[in-house]
Amino acid sequence: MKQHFAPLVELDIDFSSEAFWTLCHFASWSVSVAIGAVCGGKAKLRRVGLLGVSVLLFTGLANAGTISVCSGFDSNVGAGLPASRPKSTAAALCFDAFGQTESIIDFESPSSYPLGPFTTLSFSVGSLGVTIGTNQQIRNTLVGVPDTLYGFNTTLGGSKWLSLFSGSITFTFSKPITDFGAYLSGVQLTGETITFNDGSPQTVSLPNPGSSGGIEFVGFKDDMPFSSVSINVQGDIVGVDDVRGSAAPEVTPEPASFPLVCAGLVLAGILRRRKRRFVGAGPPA
Ligand SMILES: [Ca+2]
Repeated sequence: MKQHFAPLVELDIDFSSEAFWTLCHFASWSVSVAIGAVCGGKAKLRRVGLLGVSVLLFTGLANAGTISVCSGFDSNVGAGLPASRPKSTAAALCFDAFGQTESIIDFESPSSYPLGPFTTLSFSVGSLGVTIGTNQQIRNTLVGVPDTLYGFNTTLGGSKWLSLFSGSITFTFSKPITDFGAYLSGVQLTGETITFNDGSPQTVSLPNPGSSGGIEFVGFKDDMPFSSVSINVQGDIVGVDDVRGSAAPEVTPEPASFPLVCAGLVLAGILRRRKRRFVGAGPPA
């Protein structure tokens, strides 16, 4: 039995880009309502502003995405060919069938993934820039035996993996992604998780193969993008390998146009108010 460690408590606040732009929208509406009130406080203008605030609040509340999970584990199975871990391999194929363009982190390239401990590690894979941290290590030798308890490489023809010595590791991506998956070896405790924020805090549980450990694949797809993912294995020693994720499709940002619409509404209100004043004054004597 491997040694367990006291749990660590970490606070991870992730301001995703979606949440950021929702906040910008809310600020834009607030400014437009305030200007409208200063310029005469017309009831119709106030109603437009309040409607906008209501819609944006609803958007914020409905921000959490729909998540599809592929996971499978093989108890007491150590390093070997993909066929030796059929349930884990099937889960990886399930994930790959999401059909997106994956970038895979296999921890094999010597220049990108130096062996040994690191505080943070930054590299590029496919179209994604990735930073991982904190205070874990890249290994090509076992922490202990049997490997089913301590983790191992899963890359075909490879030898290296990310070794988590209790605690958490966070993957931060240069672009928002919509799916994330990885092989995890040596899991033997209940309560280990993958956490991320797609506008709301989300948790995907890691299945527990049991006291003999083994290998598992856990991956998920979300219809809302997210930019960082944490793997949390408090009290356990776990190998992470063949991590994969897909960049979210490019979208045209809308924040720049939104304040212009608000400004247009305010200007229309001001012009209508001036027109009514002129009509109310009647013809010159
Ligand atoms: Ca590897």
